[in-house]
Order: sequence, then C-alpha cells, then structure tokens
Amino acid sequence: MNKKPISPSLILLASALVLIMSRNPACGVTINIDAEGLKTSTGDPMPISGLVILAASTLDASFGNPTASSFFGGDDIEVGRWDLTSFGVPGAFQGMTGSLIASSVSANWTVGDPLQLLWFPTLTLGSLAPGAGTSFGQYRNDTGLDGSAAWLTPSDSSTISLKFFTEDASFLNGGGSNPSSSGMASFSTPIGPGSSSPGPSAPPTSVPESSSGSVLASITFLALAGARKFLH
Ligand SMILES: [Ca+2]
Repeated sequence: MNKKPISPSLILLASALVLIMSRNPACGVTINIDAEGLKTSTGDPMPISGLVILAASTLDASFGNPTASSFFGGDDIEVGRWDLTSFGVPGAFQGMTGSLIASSVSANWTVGDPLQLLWFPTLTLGSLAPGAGTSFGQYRNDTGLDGSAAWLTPSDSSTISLKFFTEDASFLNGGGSNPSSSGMASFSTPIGPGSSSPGPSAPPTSVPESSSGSVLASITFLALAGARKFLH
C-alpha cells in the first residue's frame, strides 16, 4: 500500500489538538499538604520513617476506621501516601499528589468528596496493611484552619493546599489552631480473633501525571492515523 508522508502542517495540527486537550478542565486535581505536630501514641514527634496517607470517602460523608487488614473501610480510598523524609524533621510532613485523574483513581471519587489525613508512626511507606493494635491519628476539617483549604476534593484541574498545624508547631508554622493533642496517634486498630495476621491490601491507587501523558500520546497517534487515512 502506497503511503504518503505526514505533512508538517498535520503534525502541527495534531500538536495543537494535544495542547488544547492538555488544558481541558477535566485534566486532574492536585493536592498539596503541610502538617506539623504529628505525634506517636505517647506524644513524641512522629519519626520520619512513619507512614502518612491521604484518604477520600467517595460515596458517603464518613470514614471507616482502619483495621488490622485494611487501611480503609467501605467506600474509602487511598489518594496518596508518604513518609516524613521531605523535611527530615520528626513530626513535620509535606506531601504532594501531583496531578491526579480522579476517575482513574476511583470511578466513585468526585468533586466535594471528604478528604482525611491518617498517620501511622510505627508503620513505613511500604506497609501493606496496618496490623493489629497499631496506633494511628486522623485529621480533617470541613472549612480548613491556618490558611488551609477545606478538606474536600477540589474540582478538576484545580490545586488546593491542605494544612494541619497543632499549637506546638514551630518548624513549618509558628503555632497552629489545632490543639497539641490532635496530632497524637491516639487511635489503634482492633486486637481480636482473626486480626493477628493482616492480609495484603490493594495496590497503591495513585495515578501520576504521566498516565495522562500516555493518553494524550494515544490521541496524537489516532489523530495522525486518521489524517493519513483521510488523505488516501
Ligand atoms: Ca466512607
């Protein structure tokens, strides 16, 4: 079959199409988080090796408590996970999701869904399940304090900054509006029959920006293929 070469103008057209689509409002949400005052169950600053998770409740307004075998209950999902190595300061946390395509993370995750921070001082970034009797803390605020956005999923193509500072914060923020005790890992997963051997949890659900890039690459390919067919 005789194929004509692709003209530079068609490549330009396809590139413009990709550029337009990459600016489409349906291209993702970005959530940046700063927190200080995260503590262990006994009130010591959380070690930098500890695990921090951002969760979303997708179908209702409540969050299920972590169990020995699962970080999440019911419709709740993991949006991102980190440790405290970004600053290397115990108790001080910074996390950035990058651009997430909400519908790719979960078909049920939509704008306005509640967000919640969970921290597990004794776990690490690679932990697959909490395990029994594991201490954890949790925080969210419907309106947001100390310059924070509301702890709600933003609309597509927008970026929000979530902040959680306790009154004894000093590194990221000179004090915060939340009581010092709110930073403690004062909860723990149940200890009971069947909970002593945690099973594996679902693989990470975060979708990095590169996945949207591959979608755009596919669109470019299809656009060029269609153009070539049209010219025949
Ligand atoms: Ca829920």
